[in-house]
Amino acid sequence: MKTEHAPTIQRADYRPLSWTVETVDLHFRLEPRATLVTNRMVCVRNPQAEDGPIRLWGEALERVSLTVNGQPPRALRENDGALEIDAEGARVLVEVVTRVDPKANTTLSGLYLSSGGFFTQCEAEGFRRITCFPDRPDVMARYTVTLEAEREACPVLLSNGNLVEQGELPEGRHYAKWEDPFPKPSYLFALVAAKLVALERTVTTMSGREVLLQVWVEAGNLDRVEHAMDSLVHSMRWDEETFGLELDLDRFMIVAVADFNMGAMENKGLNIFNTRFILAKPDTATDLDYENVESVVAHEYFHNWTGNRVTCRDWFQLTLKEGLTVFRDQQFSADMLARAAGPEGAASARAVKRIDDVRVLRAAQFPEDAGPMAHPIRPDSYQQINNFYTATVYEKGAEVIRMLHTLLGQEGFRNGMDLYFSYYDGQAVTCDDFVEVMAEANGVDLDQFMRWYGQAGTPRLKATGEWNAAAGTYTLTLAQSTPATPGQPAGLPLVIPVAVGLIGPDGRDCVLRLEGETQGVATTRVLRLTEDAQRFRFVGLDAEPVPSLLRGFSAPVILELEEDDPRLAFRMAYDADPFNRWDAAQRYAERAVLALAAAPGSGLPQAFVDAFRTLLRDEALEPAFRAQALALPGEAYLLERMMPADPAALRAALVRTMQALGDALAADWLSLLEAMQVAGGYRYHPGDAGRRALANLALRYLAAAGNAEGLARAQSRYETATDMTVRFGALAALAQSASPARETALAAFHARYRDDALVLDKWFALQAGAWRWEAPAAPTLERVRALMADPAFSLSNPNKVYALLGTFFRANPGEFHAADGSGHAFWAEQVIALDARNPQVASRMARALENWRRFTPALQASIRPRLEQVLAVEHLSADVAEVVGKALE
Ligand code: B3K
Ligand code: ZN
Repeated sequence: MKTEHAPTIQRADYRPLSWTVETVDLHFRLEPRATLVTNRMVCVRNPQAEDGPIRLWGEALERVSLTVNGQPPRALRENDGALEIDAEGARVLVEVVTRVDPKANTTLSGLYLSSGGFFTQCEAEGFRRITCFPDRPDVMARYTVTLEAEREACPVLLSNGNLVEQGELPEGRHYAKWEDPFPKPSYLFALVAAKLVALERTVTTMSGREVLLQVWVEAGNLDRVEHAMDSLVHSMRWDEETFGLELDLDRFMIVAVADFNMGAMENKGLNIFNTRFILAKPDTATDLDYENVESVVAHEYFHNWTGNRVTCRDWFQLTLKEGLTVFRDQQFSADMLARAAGPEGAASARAVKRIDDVRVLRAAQFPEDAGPMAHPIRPDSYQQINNFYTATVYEKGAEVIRMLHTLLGQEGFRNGMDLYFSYYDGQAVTCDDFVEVMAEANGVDLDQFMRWYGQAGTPRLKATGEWNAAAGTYTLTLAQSTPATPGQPAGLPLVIPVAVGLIGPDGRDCVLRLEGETQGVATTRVLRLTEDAQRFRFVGLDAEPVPSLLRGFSAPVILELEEDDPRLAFRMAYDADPFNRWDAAQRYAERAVLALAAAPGSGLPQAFVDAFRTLLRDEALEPAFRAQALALPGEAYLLERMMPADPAALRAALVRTMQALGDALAADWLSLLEAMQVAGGYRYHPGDAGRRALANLALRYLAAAGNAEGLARAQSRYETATDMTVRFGALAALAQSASPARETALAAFHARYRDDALVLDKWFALQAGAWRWEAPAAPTLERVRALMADPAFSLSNPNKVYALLGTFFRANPGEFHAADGSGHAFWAEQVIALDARNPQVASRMARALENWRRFTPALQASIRPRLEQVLAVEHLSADVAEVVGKALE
């Protein structure tokens, strides 16, 4: 077995560079097969660093020439993957000319082509694929960029900052010159040269400056950008109102591109987006798409301050910008939802958003934290940095920021943010710097809190309660432990904010008074757990309360609290905290499904069905909330809760649960379909979206149960739908059923949208994620293989790969882990094929098997040789090698 394909980089090895860069003057002569890049940079000695050579990184480049102050360099060496140049004095002009081949660049990192246009992606280390450069985030320089291209093919020439000059050139070519007034790290550099059109808007910022906003897309998509533009304007306003942060440029551009490895990129003043997170119109985008566009536009916009103005010193600090920015976009979305819901529905609307975020955390981050890739939100080492844009760095990172927000309060948090910008604007800093300003601004000690940055693994929070009837006291004992993870021993105690409520027998929250206090304070209070175990005694109670712990999911931990079925049903009906009410339903459902998986002959407990029905019928609850509470826990999360994980048994249990709930509550689901009708044409509004979500869920249960009336309704909704949410909801219900109407509907959908790449992604994903509802049905893998031959499918387009292969590997464990090992063989075949083109995409697919040791022995025996097969591939990328190597360690 091969060992390391790439050296491991250690956080502790960080050293400032001896030379940094002050200004960069780039000239691009853009040609698809041979783009000439001339880079003139003023390099300066770094007074904070030891003496040494200028160091430049380059990758997949043809170096045409290199001079220092116009002369060939005195000494030029290659060392550790970098060029080293000995230079004298304090400041030199280095000129490097390189040639790159955008057309051959299938990695989509660096400069590449998409639909005939030129695009770049530089984070984390793509800039070195364009020119030789000290390509690290702690090198912040001022950029001037001149683009030169054929006018016909690339009428639009964009780069960061302000347009300062443009004009014609001989032979049908033209040029544009851009200047970015703000120093920035190379990962934020971007250029676009393509045939595009823009939706434009001018807005006035809080200080009264007029700024130009543009969203650039291909001409045929101009009718789908309004929502992205609105989202941008809302984000700008929100950041002004919430954090006093204003757009700092005269022009802010967003460009959509169809071939993109991830969601979007926050390049200074020139965000580049996957089309998936920009384009939306009622006929092609669902409510969820609208929601995602809004949140990704906001996320990238918020990076302008948290990420761009203040950036990361090194890539280990990634969560400094990502955790903070995810937290900011989560808050933004919650505020937008609450505003649309009005004062009455605001709390429920916020809870719905929180539930969405926690679902993602539990489904993606918890398994990561329990597997071979487990790492703290600030990792200590990596082989390939692109593998660390993870749920841990992003989502758990956001939870850590949220805990600071909870502990310090909105105002304290804001004060910390203000201080952060006052100290570090224009600099590249560390997570310690951030936490220290939060401490300083609030006069608190956050040393112990800092452990969240260094310890991997999901902490367990064990809670026990003791009722003393004679004294009227309830004693809550909270204990914490963090499991050992690869390379780390069990963790030390963390600072865990635990939001607590106590529910009285009448279902009402008690006013909380802790021992030693003269009067009760509130019905929800945040306890601080800082020791291994602590006791909190509540006094003045009339009757034994039911504890509601970790309200609002106040910390990213696994709560272990013994609750019997009646107690879960009680909290499902009465918990005043909507998040916990949902969580009680999830816990109850988890218990029911896992019991069914363990004892396939059994049935769903009637008490569970009754509790479920009570929620379903509770019209006081917002539809969006009910849709959340009535949806079963995600399959990935349930697998994580099963030991050993047995995907086939779990799938069988889920099928039976869906069928049983569909059957037992058929009349209720059918009447919900009526009640949840939305009148009028489509508008993206959370209230309407909630009604559509609940109706679509009802259809899912009915279709799963093979309910004839439900299936007929799905078919008629499909046929009469005037928006994608309803149409796709009906299609999904039919596709997830044994109904013969399923194939007709899938074919009709394909015929209608055959030329629409983004809609076809939904069509691919739906089929890749399909369960088997009748005994002799063909395995989903056969369908996936057939779909790979569809003309619309392409291994070169990440969206297609994620839709078809990603859905099958990650969202369809019941089929992927077929007992005959066919899915595992297919996985190896595809990971190897993808790795030769695009290691980042391949690595994401590779991660689908990393938690293989949790599976049954038979599955482990099927998976191991496939992992070994991939690791044995010659020239395997460092990306995939790291993932598979760690899985096998
Ligand atoms: N910062 C980018 C992610 C870059 C991923 C590089 N492999 C998008 C974001 O988080 O906003
Ligand atoms: Zn980000």
